[in-house]
Amino acid sequence: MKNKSKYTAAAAQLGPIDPGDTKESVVARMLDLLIEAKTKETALVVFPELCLTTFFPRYYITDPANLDTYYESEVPISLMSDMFELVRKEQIIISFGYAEKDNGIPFNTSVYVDSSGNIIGKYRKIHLPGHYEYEPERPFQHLEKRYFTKGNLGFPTFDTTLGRLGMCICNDRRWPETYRVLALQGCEVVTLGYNTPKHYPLAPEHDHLQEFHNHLCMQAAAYANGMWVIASAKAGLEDDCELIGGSCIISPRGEIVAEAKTTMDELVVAQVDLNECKLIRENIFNFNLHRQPEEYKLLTKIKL
Ligand code: CDV
Repeated sequence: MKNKSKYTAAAAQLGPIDPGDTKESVVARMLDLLIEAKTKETALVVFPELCLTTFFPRYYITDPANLDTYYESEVPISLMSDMFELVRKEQIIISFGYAEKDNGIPFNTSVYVDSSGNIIGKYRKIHLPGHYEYEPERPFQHLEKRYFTKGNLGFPTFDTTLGRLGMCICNDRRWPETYRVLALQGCEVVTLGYNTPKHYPLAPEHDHLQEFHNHLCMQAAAYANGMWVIASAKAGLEDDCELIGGSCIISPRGEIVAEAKTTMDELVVAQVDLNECKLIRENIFNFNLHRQPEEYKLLTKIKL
């Protein structure tokens, strides 16, 4: 199939998913967004982090059988067969996040499914925020450190018909190293999903800045690495926990070119032009000409 350097891309934001919602009902909502994406001739559609269920790390779950219901041992192809069929028929690439259990090891994972219906890329979240143990003083938990293992796939990139793509997941987006490692491999488009509570119990004085910080880190990274960033939120009031929206598409100039207007299911669409990456990478951030890695050794020192 022909490679495209200009195409329509979308962040497929999801509104809240209640703990009682079935995976089937969520996939039906995702399919609706994909059908809308098709009518807009969208080639790349990005769904949020852990998008098949409610954001379960907010709960301290002690019953292993109950906890297990949130994980998939493999990509849930039969559950998502209508979506995969559409992806095949319409030559779309999608990414989505889910809780994976690989031989008993739990990961917070995202995949790409391409127009052949194959899984062409996988990433497992590296920066896992939160805590291991129940903390009663919090209004809700953030037990990602308890429920997931640090990703073991590094930050891979994937050559596709839509350019060289790379993934990260939620908290990864706040770390400049994430994007730089992807950019050094020639990544042109970073796709990511997130679940970000408006209230951060450890520093509530930052709550009013949550939306700002969300865009700040991604815009800075898009510009400093000459990459497109497509970011998709799970948003809205999820079981009394308010999640920010702000799903967006950011150009390599660091500009937000499309942004969600709601905190509900919403398709955020923009034209992506991969040639814009070059404008930055061949000029102000020409890595070969201007980067000075010998001065950055501290960055990879394990202990300071
Ligand atoms: N899902 C996440 O990784 N959420 C974090 C919150 C806990 C700060 C985030 O960075 O948005």
